[in-house]
Amino acid sequence: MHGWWGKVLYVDLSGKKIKEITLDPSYYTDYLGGRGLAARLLWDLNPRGVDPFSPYNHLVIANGPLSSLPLPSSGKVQVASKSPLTLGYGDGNLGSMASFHLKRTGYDAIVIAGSFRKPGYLYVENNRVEFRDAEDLWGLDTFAAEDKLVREHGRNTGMLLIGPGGENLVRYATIVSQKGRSGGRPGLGAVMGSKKLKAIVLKGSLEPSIANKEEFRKLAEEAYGKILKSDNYDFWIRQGTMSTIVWSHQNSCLPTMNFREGVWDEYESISGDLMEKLKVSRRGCPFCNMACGNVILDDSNEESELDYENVAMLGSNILLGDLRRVGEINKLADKLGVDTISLGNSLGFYMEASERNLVSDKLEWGDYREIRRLVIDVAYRRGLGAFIAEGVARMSRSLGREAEEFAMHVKGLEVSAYDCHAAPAMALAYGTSPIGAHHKDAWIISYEVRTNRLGYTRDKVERLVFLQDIRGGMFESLTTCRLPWVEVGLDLEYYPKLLSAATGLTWSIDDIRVIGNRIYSLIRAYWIREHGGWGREMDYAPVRWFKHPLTKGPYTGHKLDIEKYGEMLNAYYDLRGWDERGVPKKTTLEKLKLNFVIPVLEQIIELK
Ligand code: PTT
Ligand code: SF4
Repeated sequence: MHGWWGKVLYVDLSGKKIKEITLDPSYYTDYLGGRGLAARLLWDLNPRGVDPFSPYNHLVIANGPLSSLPLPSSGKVQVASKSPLTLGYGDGNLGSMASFHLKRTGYDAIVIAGSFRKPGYLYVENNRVEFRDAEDLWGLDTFAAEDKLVREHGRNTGMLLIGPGGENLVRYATIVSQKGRSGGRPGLGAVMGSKKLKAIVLKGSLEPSIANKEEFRKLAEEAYGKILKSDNYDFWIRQGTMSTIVWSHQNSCLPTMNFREGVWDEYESISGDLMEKLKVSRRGCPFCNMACGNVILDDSNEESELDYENVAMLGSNILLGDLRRVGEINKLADKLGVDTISLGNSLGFYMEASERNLVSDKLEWGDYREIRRLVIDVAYRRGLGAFIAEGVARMSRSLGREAEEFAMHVKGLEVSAYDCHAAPAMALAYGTSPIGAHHKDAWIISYEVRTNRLGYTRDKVERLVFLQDIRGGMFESLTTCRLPWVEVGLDLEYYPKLLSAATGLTWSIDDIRVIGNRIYSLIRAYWIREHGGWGREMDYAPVRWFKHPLTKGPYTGHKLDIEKYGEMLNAYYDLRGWDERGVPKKTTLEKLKLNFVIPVLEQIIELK
């Protein structure tokens, strides 16, 4: 096969055994790789209802057919598992040399089962696997552990690591790489921690096979050139995702005070313009010519790499109005290996609970010293930190009904940094994202802002499904960075063409959309299997946006209309071929070649 190796490495940490699994070619042509392949492998391999922290839960590290081939921004790798935060399907995406080296080991994915008895790490060099001791690494933060592993294995490697957050099973612990790349928001770092797996070190030297090398080279070169010539290129290079702070404030979607408001008077104190003045360097992922990792010196004069989500969630959402201080908390999150979005939400939620006197340990909005101390306590699960390490859904359930009204999550995953009081389709994007409230599958708010902001229209739902198929289906499965398309307007057609040149098969955007649709229905089936049923209430945006109107900014007085949201949800189900409960119809499963899920679902729920 060209484009794929056709095999995955299966590692059992308990027995310290490995095996190579050769997959049927349909696993690649039907699911591509990355998220698609991971979702299929988790369906096949995970026992139904498995505890995410049990050795029987699998962790999948997967590339796609275009990952880390010489084309724009291709150095991305997918991590996936059953989530300890949501108890459903969870995944994330990292830009890292780990993608580059995995691609050159001769495997499309590594599947990890079991758990070490004592802390260990994996060293994979081509098809040679070593189970190494990590007792001297356990307890170190991700930066220090990476330095140590670089001393041991050299710079020409790719690494995925966890920090104290993962070791101590913080439910939103992530997997970190290269001191500032972080992925797996739904607690994938904690899955590694439960396996006592501190790190995966990869070194590959095999040459991936490209079917039509000349055509591939020509297309990739052209695409690199188009990116450089884009009108937005210079501004993107200057600000990257950080320009979104001003945009969000202007468009009333900047999360402020636990998503109470969408504007913040002090937004300039965390803006992209200010970041430009403080910027000391820029970092990027492999094969990227539009590198967007903007680095500033934080409050401790150390480097911190900023992105919009990090800064909004640890800035306006908790009223911390100082970019160097926000940078400090962001860097701590990377070192400790916890997700900034869930952390910012969990802190914001707790601050609001404190303001409403629902908790006895007080935490004031924007109290930098307390926040800094508490973030470390979260990672070590000390004192109040242990409570906040559980995430918003669990905290709110334990505090009762009033707290559930300002708990900003969907399916247990905390909301990314876009307020949706006045953005119905973005709210639906959170409601229907396959991992919980993440923006990665559909950033439809930019379309809403440009078109019919407040409308609950079918055209928005059609656009949402298109975005999910492309962003959540294609980019997460190819697996490459979506930002060349999203931010500098690289023509989408390059991707099927590059995929065709790499694999020697013929692909169109429509073919890829079918795969996106298949992945969505498979992941939905996985959720139903793990939850033992389904109801449409699982696909609703957080209560706050339906109940508490905005009190500031251009959309003062606005909140979501629950009935109209329900109508959009019906349209969404209709487009996906799911019934009114959000369960894929039998005919849909058959059409998408997902027949193997039917007997399993039929034991749980009646299929229509
Ligand atoms: C992603 C989510 C995001 S999305 C951000 S900032 W963003 C936060 N980053 C975190 C961080 O940093 N440290 C930390 N401790 N926690 C963090 N949590 C948040 O995680 C990221 C970029 C960005 S920056 C975005 S939009 C794009 N995301 C892509 C994606 O999801 N898929 C894809 N095919 N391409 C993408 N390109 C862009 O990549 P999750 P990264 Mg990330 C420090 O991981 O779980 O998917 O959540 O991967 O290498 O850091 O690149 O304004
Ligand atoms: Fe990485 Fe940014 Fe380049 Fe995407 S655009 S590959 S996130 S550096």
